[in-house]
Amino acid sequence: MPVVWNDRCRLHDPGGEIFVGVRTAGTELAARTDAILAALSQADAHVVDAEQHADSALLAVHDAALLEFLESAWDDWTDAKLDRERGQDRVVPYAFAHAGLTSGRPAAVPAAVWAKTGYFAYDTMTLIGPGTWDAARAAVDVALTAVDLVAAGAPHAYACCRPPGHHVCRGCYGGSCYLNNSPIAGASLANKSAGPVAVLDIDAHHGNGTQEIFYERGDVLVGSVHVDPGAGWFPHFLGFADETGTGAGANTNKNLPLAPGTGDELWLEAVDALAAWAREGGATSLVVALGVDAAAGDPESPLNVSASGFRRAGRLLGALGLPTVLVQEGGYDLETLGQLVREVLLGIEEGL
Ligand code: SP5
Ligand code: ZN
Repeated sequence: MPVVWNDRCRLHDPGGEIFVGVRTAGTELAARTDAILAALSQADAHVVDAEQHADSALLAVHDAALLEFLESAWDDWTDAKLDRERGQDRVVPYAFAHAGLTSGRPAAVPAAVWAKTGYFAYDTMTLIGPGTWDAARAAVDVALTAVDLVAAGAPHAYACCRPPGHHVCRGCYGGSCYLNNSPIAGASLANKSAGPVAVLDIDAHHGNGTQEIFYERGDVLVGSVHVDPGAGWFPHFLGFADETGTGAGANTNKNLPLAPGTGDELWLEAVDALAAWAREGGATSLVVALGVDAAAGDPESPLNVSASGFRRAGRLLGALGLPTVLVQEGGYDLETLGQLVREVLLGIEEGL
């Protein structure tokens, strides 16, 4: 299957993450996509360079204000001399526009960049550096080029996106993500297809941004299997089984949270349940939000899925027989990540 990539995705260097107030090295590195591409080229991947796409596809999913903030955040930060005079070499929030501050009324966007950060970011772990916007924007082009390939008749296409996206909402970003590639692909496919699009997320963390973007839409089915956020895992506030969609989107959202320590059998049952739900919902195309951080050795999640588990998950999703765009999300064990992605792609092709 075609592997879509763009070198600009390497330009993002978050410079670590701030967890419980402490800056640590972080695991969302350019070495991740290097490892994936190396593993796929050993399997004779056909690598396609991403084509540039217009901003209209981003605006289908994100608020213009978020895009404007992200595009200029680094320049605004350095113009305010926060790097030189405050010793902070990345854009990072300090005060947050918590909904309770305004009793649910909308807050105004503040003018100062050091306050804007806490309007648009919802955590301290998602730092912005000089190359962040270019890389995040390139990742969108990667996802949209994969959509083009599938729209032109390829049965499947893999978008090797970095940075990942599934934690980004319409108007706020976090979870090592800046622009939400999977729903951008999903919304684009929805414009081209007669029936509903399914976006199925097998990253170890709940795809909270994707859920919220489509929560009121009836033409996109969003399913996610992930470690139980109630057991202390990011994104903490979302990803519970009772979040099922609302309005026109009632019953078009499905969360399957799993206990820490869950391995192949229960995880694959959940993947199978998501696939069956998409089939019953009449999905005519599929986006797989492909994180491989549910793997046993991954440093960011306590799930215990094996390499053969990922192969079997690919077969279950491939057996849907739908035009499929796979979008890279998380996965942080540099030793195994490439092989795990390869297992999923092989499984998808076998499933047909
Ligand atoms: C796309 C994706 O997989 N995002 C996951 C973001 C979850 N990050 C949570 C980090 C919480 C603290 N990490 C402690 C460092 C352990 N190595
Ligand atoms: Zn994840």
